[in-house]
Amino acid sequence: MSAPANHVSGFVSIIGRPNAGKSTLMNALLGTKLAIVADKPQTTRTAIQGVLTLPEAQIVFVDTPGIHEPRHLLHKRMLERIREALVGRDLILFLADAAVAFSRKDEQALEWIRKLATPAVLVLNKIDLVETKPLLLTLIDEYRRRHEFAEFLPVSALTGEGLDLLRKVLLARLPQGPRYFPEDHLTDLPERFLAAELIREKILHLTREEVPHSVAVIIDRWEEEPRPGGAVLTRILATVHVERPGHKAILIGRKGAMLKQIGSLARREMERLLDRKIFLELFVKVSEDWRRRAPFLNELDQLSVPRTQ
Ligand SMILES: Nc1nc2c(ncn2[C@@H]2O[C@H](COP(=O)(O)OP(=O)(O)OP(=O)(O)O)[C@@H](O)[C@H]2O)c(=O)[nH]1
Ligand SMILES: [Mg+2]
Repeated sequence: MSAPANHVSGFVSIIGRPNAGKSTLMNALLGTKLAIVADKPQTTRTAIQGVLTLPEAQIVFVDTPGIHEPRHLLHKRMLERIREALVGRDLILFLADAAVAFSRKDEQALEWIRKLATPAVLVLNKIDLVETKPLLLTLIDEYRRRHEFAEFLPVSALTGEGLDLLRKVLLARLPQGPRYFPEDHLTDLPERFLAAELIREKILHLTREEVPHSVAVIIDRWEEEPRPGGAVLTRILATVHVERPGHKAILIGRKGAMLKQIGSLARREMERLLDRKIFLELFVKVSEDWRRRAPFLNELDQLSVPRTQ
């Protein structure tokens, strides 16, 4: 693929504790909302590849699940995705929430990069929430004492503050290399997976406590239907699996109102992301303890198997 001389390219993984803003940051850098975002921990459950193509560079980002203590098989698989995302990378962006004081959990999260030869940049996110500079400096000091970071960058993935500098750092630190993907390539994740994620995101936004964690979405049917004038209508049938009957009742809501709201919000966003008309039908099913069952998790994993080029 043609690219100018001095073109740089490389693989950059974004890791950090849950809710630090990893997915928000990747979306901001890509300029597109690709990864789902929510104010609940453990929103991202797998590796999300996002490719940024610039005239002078191509950066393959991988957004990962938050680093946490595993309590069941789903958690273990999430940690496995982080582990894989640390192999063969050019740079790691280690994200931390700058609005929260340094804790033992941050210390433990650092274990993930301690033995890596790959350079890591500490990105202190959410500086829009930090009131005074000394707080930020204290935090930087905590990290500096524990790991040899290549750079320390305060940013706000939400407001965009500091992102220009982050982009410059990325370009400066990546090696010369080719364009790996065509210019318009955004991700290798299948559309079905992206659609299922959007449904889950709307559920995360509309529910609380255990419900968001109890939800998995499987696409049962995906049919492309040609329409007059060359347009395409995609008919999607998806099942929302929950662990408990009580969760099912919450998701359906009074006279089905909740499920209807989830469906219409998800459909609108699918139409924007996939750029076509969507007809979406949702079902809710109780699949007890699916987070602990390998066959169910295998089926879920199938949904995110990368498309071949
Ligand atoms: N104020 C503020 N909020 C932010 C910023 N970046 C992210 N957030 C919010 O933080 C929450 C978590 O963001 P995510 O991007 O989902 O965080 P994550 O690290 O991907 O979380 P997991 O996937 O659960 O590990 C959301 O409510 C975001 O809107 C920021 O720079 N400032
Ligand atoms: Mg995330």
